[in-house]
Amino acid sequence: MRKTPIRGAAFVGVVGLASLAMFGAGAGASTEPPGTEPEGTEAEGTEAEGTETEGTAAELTFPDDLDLNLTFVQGVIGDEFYISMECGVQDAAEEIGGISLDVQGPDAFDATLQNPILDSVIASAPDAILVAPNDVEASAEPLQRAQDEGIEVILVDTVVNDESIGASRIASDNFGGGVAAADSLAELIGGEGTVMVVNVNPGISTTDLRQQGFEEQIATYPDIEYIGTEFSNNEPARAAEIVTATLAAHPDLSGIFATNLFSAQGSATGLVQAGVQGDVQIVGFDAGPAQVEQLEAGDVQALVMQKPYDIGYQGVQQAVLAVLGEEVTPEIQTGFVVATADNMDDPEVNQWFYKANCDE
Ligand code: T6T
Repeated sequence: MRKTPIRGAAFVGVVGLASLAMFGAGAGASTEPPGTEPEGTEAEGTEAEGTETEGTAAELTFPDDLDLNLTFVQGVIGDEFYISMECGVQDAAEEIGGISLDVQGPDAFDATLQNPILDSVIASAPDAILVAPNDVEASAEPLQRAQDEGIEVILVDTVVNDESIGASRIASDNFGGGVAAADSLAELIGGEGTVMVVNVNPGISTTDLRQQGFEEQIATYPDIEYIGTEFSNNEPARAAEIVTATLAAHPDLSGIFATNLFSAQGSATGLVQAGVQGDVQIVGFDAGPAQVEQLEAGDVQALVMQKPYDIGYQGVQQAVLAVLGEEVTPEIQTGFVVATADNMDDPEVNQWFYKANCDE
């Protein structure tokens, strides 16, 4: 029998903003790495029901004689979020042993590109598919078909609306992340001003939830005007254009919440192009290498970092359990860490920066 640990899955809030108190409330357990708490922060929260969290770490036991095929279908290739997830997938597969792993993904975050990949993966009849579906509706049919054909489907990061799909769903608390982003941005702009969201595309479960969380929370600030959301199509250049055009129409723009890696990276570039970096505050989701550079340069003020490695690692564990007919955990929520210029040199924080390849 082989054992692999269930990795931590709690909110870990480390941010130089007093709003951290809100971060994770009602959404996930909060823990703080010892000795890393900047002044004026706290991270108490309540644990979400039915989720694995830090503190419940346990070891799973797997047979020595496994022989199974697992395919990981990324949301999009070349995205350091999914690359980091792949590192977790690879490590778990290696540690459990007896798993033949295949990794694929579309060139863009687009169900019309991802579905044909799913079709060919299904035709190859793996024992399990780990997948970040591109669209809450359009991705459902092939995944339902996979399940009907006896393939175990584990949803990692994004989900589909049909709750019968996915033996296990493993993701960040995306709504809670949007709430936290709203509080952070509100604090950065001193509780007043004009803010916008730069999102990816409608129909992506994760980023839809981040937008919703942000919208609900920002509405609680009476002196902040929310002028709405624009969609980048996951293209940094489009995000930059959105920002420069918005600045032309709203020269008083004071803050931006950008809901994922490419939207955030492009939004920050847009501010630099307009020469207002540091004047307009940005809270971005994710922490790819270029985003980390922007944080260091002061072009971005806070990054809500997810734990893609953990999502991938636990995804493999759940996939194997499902294939073996063992009890799976239907929903697992992984945590966040918020990086700022003040805490980014702390190893408890920068260990969560995303990887451009697994050898780093
Ligand atoms: O933010 C992640 C992921 O969680 C989301 O579903 C899609 O965008 C990313 O991959 C970042 O680019």
